[in-house]
Amino acid sequence: MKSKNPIISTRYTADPAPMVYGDTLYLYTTHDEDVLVNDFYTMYDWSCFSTKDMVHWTDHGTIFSLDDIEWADDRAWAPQCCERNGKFYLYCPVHKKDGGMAIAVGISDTPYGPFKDLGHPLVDEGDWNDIDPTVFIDDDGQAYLYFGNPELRYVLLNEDMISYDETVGICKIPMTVESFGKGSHMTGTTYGEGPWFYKKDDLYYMVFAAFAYAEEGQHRNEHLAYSTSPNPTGPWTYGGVLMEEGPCFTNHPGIADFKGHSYLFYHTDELPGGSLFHRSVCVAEFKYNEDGSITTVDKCDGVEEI
Ligand code: FUB
Repeated sequence: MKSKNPIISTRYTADPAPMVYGDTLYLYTTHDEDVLVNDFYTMYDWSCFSTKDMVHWTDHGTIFSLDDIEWADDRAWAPQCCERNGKFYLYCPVHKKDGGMAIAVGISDTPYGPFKDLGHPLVDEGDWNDIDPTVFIDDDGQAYLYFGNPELRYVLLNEDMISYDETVGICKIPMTVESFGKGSHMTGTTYGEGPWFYKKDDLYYMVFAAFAYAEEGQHRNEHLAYSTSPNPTGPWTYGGVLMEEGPCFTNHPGIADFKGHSYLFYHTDELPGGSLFHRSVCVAEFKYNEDGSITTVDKCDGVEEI
């Protein structure tokens, strides 16, 4: 049996973030409301879905929302969840009541919530860069939280996962063409947003939403690209295009190995009524090349049951 993309057809979902826990793959997503406010992203809550075979999905509904975060008022954007010592941490970009974006943390005893807000932002630089957190715990126990648009930044999370090493502070990755390719985003590289950080076979990967190089006045939609590094904090080397630019303005990567298969989650606008503000989450299977590089992955109709 084969799954059918988009994975979720009952509501608009975007910004997929998979997490494998036990024999189950949990998929966290944002939620594009049907009715737009001010003709812009209208997003108030986060959803969770799970599967054991990549074909049959359980909808766990809304597992965290702006209503749960007293200090936030808008933009429930791209999250990622991570387990540590039996607790689950959902890192979420939100718009603060007093302006600007910041990263919130929801905490739960189960992967499907409900999540309870930490009570204050984890990362709050008072600007618009603090979006799209991605979290990874390395083999030595150090947890990293990368984030950012247009700049890629990171903090070293403490063991508690709800604070970071303030002596190191917020570190800025040099936004160079060698690291992220020549592109048309604000740093002059392709790096746009939506980083996804992980390690495979001792190589660190940074997958991200990217803007290709554009001539003056030329419009580009996001494609997916990746960089690699022998170290968790770089230097990063640009690896190439992971998924070609599509008709939807944004795309957003989420990568997981599950039961011996490698999956790239992404989003498109292909559900009926779809648009740049009405997106839908999809998945494709891919394989790594022997040297760790990844050949461009095609958007597809679905994946095989496992
Ligand atoms: O979905 C809202 C924002 O658009 C996300 O945070 C970005 O990654 C882009 O998908």
